Amino acid sequence: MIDYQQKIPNNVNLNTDKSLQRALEHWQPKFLDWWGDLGPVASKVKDVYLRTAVGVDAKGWADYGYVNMPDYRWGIFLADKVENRTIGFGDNIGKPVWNEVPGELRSQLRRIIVTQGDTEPASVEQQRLLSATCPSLYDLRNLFQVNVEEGRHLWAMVYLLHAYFGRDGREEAEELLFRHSGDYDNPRILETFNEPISDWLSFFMFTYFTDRDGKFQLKSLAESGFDPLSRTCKFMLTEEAHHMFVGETGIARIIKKTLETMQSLKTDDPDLLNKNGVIDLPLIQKYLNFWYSSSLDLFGSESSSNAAFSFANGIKGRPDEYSFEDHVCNNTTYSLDTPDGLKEIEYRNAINEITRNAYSKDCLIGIKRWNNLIRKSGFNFEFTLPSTKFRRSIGVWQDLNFNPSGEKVDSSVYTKMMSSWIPNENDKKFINSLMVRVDTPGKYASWISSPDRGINNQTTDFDYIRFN
Ligand code: BYC
Ligand code: FE
Ligand code: FE
Repeated sequence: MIDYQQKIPNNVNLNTDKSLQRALEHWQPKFLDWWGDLGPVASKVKDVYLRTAVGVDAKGWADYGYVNMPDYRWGIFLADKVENRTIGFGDNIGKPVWNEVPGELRSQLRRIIVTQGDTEPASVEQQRLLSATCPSLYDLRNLFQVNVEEGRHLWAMVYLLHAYFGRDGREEAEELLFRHSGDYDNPRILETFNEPISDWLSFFMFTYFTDRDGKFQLKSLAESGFDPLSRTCKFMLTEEAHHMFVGETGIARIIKKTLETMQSLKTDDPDLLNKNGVIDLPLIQKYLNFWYSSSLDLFGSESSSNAAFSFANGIKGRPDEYSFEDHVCNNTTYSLDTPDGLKEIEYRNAINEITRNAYSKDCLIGIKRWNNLIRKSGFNFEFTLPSTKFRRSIGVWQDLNFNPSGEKVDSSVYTKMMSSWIPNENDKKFINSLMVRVDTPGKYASWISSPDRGINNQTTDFDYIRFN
């Protein structure tokens, strides 16, 4: 059980390392200031029904209860140490894992931890204003749950920086609060985390598609030979599942409401549906196109010497490394699809692409479920993932004019058609017009149905939030 009476709740024996404890206690008020300035707007919120980590074992690691948001306690929790763990891939396979950072891997490890850490507060900043337009108390509660956990994920990376990277680690920890999503001079590192999330459809797409990048990156980092990184990512993964649940069910509930309206009005005419306060299916597809294509860039270039270095040295593996036969992958090649045709590249250089492919496959699960809802209601529409060549800004397909079906088109066609592939100004205006705050227990906005069940077996009209 984790002791919440400590200033920084933790399971890393922080009290046995006074200088580390002091350094983190020095960072803590800066974090709280950042949360106050750029965390969720929750002015009249008194209590939120939240899940809090009380242990790190798979069974019963969390406790539910009302938390007064300003009193929320962020802590440092690592999954239990696996005794005699060895490195599972690359040139160092079979050697004992490291409990300190090997000097020659220091800068690459720090770079990866900083990049991971940067995304966590970025997402909180992106979602900052959504509380003003929550479609229900249930959804508002989920937003806060996601936000406090992303805040904790930042703590997880800051702990690693402080504990293992000395002075430059502490400086990087400061920088994590200094860069801001969408800031012209000091933006977040990865582009998706600078995109505004000003409506709840985008929020659900983000938690479905972008938090899922988190799942795959964390899985790859959970394989790391740097044991503290592996252990912290393992625990973060348990929290990540809920974020993607919020996305998948959020989109499903929007689709459900649209289908009900399509049935009662006996139409699939977008204008009519929009007039009746629901989002037509093709418009949902446009938001999907936007967030999926943006999230694909988060895996980096298809052919990457950074990725090869990390794999060779045991820093970062592939998601679910156990599921592969060959864990060394030396002297093997990968057939990479490029604009100039198939190219054989060194397998280790293709790790980003292999991870991206696993991600894309995982994205299909929700698409299938959503399409089942449509099929059952008797309408003829199918959601699809756009081609991985569509709208890419990183890697071999970057800045080329591919349509969502993966066909090359003229640049004039590309520019003209883009407003029919991703949300245009009118679409955003319409979606934003739907974003009206609903904060009565059991009531849901016009464009989304109530969930099938509540959080922690509570009812869907439970008062998940109490106001002053
Ligand atoms: N935007 O060799 P390359 C999450 C940069 S999400 C801008 O192709 P590499 C979460 C790259 O940094 C998970 N720049 O790629 C979700 C490099 O720059 P430098 C986040 C980009 O290094 C929701 C250059 O391009 N975790 O947790 O193999 C809510 C060439 O790089 C982008 C991680 O990402 C981009 N999209 O792989 C909350 C894990 N892509 O260094 C949280 C840690 C690439 O040459 N990060 N670049 O200046 C990594 O493992 C790697 O940095 C990446 C890139 C996989 C991101
Ligand atoms: Fe996270
Ligand atoms: Fe997340």
